[in-house]
Amino acid sequence: MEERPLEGISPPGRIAAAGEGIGQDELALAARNHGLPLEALRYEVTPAGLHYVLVHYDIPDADPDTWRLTVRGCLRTPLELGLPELRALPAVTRRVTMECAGNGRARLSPRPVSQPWLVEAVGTAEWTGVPLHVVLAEAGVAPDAVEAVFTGADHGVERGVEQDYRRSLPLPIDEDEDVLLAHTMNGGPLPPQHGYPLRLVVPGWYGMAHVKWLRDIELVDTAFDGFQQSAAYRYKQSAEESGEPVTRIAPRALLIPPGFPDFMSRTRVVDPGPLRLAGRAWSGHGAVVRVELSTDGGGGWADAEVLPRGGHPYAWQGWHADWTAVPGCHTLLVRATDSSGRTQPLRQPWNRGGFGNNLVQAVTVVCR
Ligand SMILES: Nc1nc2c(c(=O)[nH]1)N[C@H]1C(S)=C(S)[C@@H](COP(=O)(O)O)O[C@H]1N2
Ligand SMILES: [Mo]
Repeated sequence: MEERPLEGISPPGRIAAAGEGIGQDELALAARNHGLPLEALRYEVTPAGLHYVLVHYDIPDADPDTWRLTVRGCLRTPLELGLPELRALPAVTRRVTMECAGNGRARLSPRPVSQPWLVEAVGTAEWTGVPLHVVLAEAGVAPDAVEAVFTGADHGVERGVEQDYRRSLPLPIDEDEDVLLAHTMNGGPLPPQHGYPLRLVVPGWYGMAHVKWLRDIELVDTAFDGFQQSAAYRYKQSAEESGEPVTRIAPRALLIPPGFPDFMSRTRVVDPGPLRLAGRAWSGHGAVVRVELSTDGGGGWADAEVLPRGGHPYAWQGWHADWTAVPGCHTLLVRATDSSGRTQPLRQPWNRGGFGNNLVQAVTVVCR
């Protein structure tokens, strides 16, 4: 369906007042949309149930027997593919780190009122599916097509606009970008919350591009200006400006929490002595080439050892560093830099949607 106004029930975008706590509406989102428990950073491939989840509306009811992917618009041969046909096409598997563009939003001040992520909206899965370029080649993209628009089966209202979840990507989409129509996650069918039975996977891009419950691909000859493209997911300072689109993932490193946690504060407790600190780091702009660690709140920094990407160019990389803990309270900071020269800020620039935050992580550790 076309997007249309639905007024009266759907609050506008809002910035929290100075000192305003997380409200019931944000709590309701946070309870639906879970993050990666940070200790699960220990797994190179995130078990599906521990991968972060973000669902704007409801998880739709999907019947595998009647599911169809339609491919239409500016092309030679419109297609309609059922799941058996999609599964019969040659598939590839790619290990992909996915991160929500809103990760880190709750640490902004003032805070954009939305899903209040701290740092945990990330996960890495092995996605298996049909390369998008294979399906597009079969359909025969017309020369006047400029974008592909991907529509999910979920439906809702957001800031007064009733809509299907819909996002576009610019054409051409080359084979080497490894965009997938994924029907399998970590070797099994997609779990309902991750897009069963079919989702788009766009390696290197923030989560919003990876359209779940994918039911339609339309090739269009003018740039798509739907809600999720032109109203949401823009870097902007004010509600009025159009801003810049959110696309690829900025670099970030996270620490596997050392020792054991306090239940409420999540402060870590460790014993004195030598300790190996380890974690993961990733970027959608190239390989992570450097991870630095500060054990004194940013006074001094030392290089950690960063493991190479190996055969997985879209997945996070492991890193580790040795530290000798001495009694007292310590603030550990980690900072990633990628091959494009992008790095993580010590003070986060602000934007109205709270997108693309990659402020360095600070972990409080008490050595007893
Ligand atoms: N159809 C549809 N696709 C969607 C969404 C959605 O709400 N509906 N959320 C997007 C957002 S904002 C993110 S961060 C990722 C989350 O994917 P995951 O839940 O599998 O981690 O899915 C994206 N794809
Ligand atoms: Mo997201």
